[in-house]
Amino acid sequence: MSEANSLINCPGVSVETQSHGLDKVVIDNDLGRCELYLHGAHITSFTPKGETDLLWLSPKAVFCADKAIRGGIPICWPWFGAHPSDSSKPAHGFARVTQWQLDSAVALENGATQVCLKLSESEQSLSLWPHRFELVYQIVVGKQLDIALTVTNTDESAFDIGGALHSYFNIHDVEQVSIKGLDGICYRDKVEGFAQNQQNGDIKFTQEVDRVYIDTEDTCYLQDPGFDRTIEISKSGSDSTIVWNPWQDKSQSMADMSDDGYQTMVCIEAGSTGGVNIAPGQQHCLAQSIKCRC
Ligand code: TA6
Repeated sequence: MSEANSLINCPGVSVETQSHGLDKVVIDNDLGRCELYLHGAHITSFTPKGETDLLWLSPKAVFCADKAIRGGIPICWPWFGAHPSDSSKPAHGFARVTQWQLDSAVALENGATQVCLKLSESEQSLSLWPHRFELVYQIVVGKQLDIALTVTNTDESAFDIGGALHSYFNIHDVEQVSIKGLDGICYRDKVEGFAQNQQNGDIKFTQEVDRVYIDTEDTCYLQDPGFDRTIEISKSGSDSTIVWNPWQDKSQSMADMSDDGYQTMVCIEAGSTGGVNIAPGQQHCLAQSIKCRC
């Protein structure tokens, strides 16, 4: 049992320290089940009752305090990708490799469960990013998963943030799935040196895809005939959608992914890549909802 367990008293919610030393929160109700780690506030599983997990977790994921977990929903914050001016700083920011605090857990009237985690500045975060902030991550587990990351500027001057809810989806076969919802949207293609291009029709996968679709708040539909389901991914407070599949060579080069790992995952991320300026006392909320149409 973890110390955090004594802080919560909500049916269906428990916290246990795993053998690798990280604290796992399990939320289980009549509508769905979710697992997450206080390390990174990292959700690793979401299964609506009667379904197969909607999220993908690498069988080779590493669970330790200084590494991000491969799969689930890493929180990229306060920047997305490489740090804009200092590549020695952690890729995708520090939130996904920092221990968060479990703040509350409540059973809602509709049968869902709401859990909140918090993070604020520390000596370590200030050495990487010199601003005072409060982050609240609200997770509602029901038939669908609703996640909302709200930052408050608790400092005396404005700051810019970026980031993403970097969701990895569990699919039957990458060569059979397609993503609907981004037709006509412009994207920057990381595989092509960030060249700008425009999406024509649904997205299909036959090679590495690493794209930031810009100026879009649209809902995406991940159509998966192998699992006979479509996952609906909607969002708010997000100016971009990132779509990523590393394909074979990159999978082989990643120690925490199996060689064929790319075949059963695809990332569809709610991004905030254009940068958001937040004045003292102001807030910004980046949110994503994940729902199965089975
Ligand atoms: O969101 C896509 C991306 O930025 C890719 O470029 C790829 O590197 C991926 O994230 C994973 O990044 P990570 O730091 O978790 O290895």
